Amino acid sequence: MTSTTPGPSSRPDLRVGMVGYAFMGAAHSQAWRSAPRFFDLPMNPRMQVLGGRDAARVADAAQRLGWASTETDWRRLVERDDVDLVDICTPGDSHCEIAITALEAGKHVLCEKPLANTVAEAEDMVRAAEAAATRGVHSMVGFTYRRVPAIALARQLVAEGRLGEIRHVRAQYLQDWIADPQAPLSWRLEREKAGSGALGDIGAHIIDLAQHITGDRITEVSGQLDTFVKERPIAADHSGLSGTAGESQEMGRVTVDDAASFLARFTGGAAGVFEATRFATGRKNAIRLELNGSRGSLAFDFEDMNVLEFFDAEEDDETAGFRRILATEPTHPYVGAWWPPGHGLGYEHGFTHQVVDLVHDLAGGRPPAPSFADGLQVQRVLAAVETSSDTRSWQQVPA
Ligand code: SOE
Repeated sequence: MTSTTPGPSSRPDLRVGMVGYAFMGAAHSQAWRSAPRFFDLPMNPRMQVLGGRDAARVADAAQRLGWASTETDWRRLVERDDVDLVDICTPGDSHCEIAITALEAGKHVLCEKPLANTVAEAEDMVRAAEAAATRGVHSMVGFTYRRVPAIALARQLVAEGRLGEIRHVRAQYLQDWIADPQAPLSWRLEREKAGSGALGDIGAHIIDLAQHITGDRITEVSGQLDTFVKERPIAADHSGLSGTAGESQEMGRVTVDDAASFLARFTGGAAGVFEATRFATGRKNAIRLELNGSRGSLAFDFEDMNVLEFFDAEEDDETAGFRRILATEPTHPYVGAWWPPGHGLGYEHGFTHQVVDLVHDLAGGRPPAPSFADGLQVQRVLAAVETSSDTRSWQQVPA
């Protein structure tokens, strides 16, 4: 059998430098590693260099995660001639500076969400991204959940008109990892580092998903932010999701929201209800989406992430009902590259699919999605929710 696909050796390399190696760094590392092993990619990702401030820890992480070398200064990583793409997995306070420096140095950028800590930073990043794109240098923000097969299928069904006119969007992101008041003050609870709390960390995901699936934009919001636990033990280890307080008795102030909820209106006329919290005891990573349209409904819960529920309102009343679509068939988005039908995928696969799409777009010279402009738009929704909560009023989201 002859093949028109060039073999791995004739494909160009895509040499990646990644900054940050905690939870997101580990997730991105596995994606760079596994994407070319399961998907036929037009470029060969090379895990060239890992950046982190602590020499011993970054060396250990590089060895564990599969990176060929290390740098302790991200500026040196960005400047290296053997780096084509910079993958930013640091807290939000450094996204803007690293991304703009990399784009100006002619490096493609993949940046973790939320794009930045403020709208102003996100605007600067979009300007840099648009200037770089004229030179063939591209950027993407990591709203990874778009690439979960059941979610990609949901978007496909909506685009095909299977739901008709969308009337309701219900979106929740429920976690409980800081419900214990003794859970330490990790960087995700500090405004200077994270920008906001549940709102930006997980609310950003459901804002992106709701807009991505419906194809509509949020135009207006009315929000409420709450901080239930105002002081926490200072974390000895800051790097992981929850960190450890160790022996520390010292307390620090929580400067972000613990929970965010808001009403929203969409360009297409749908009414939205959003909730993002880290205090939903018993809910670990429950991204719950439900869309109701004139022709049917869809429902998804990440805690059962291989399933998409679909209700077709045009079926006979006698037999109509929500049915569970197992999004594990080779015909479903991304699934064909993995296991035999029904064997299911996990959290990490969304990151792999993100790399796959990014590499295809870069090889084809196409701008990847979600773009920095998409990230900015989400940032504007986050800012509008904060202002709305502060002023107790509805707020417009600038287009
Ligand atoms: C923590 O809430 C977190 O790790 C988020 O930062 C990620 O974006 C999400 O995928 C899982 O939860």
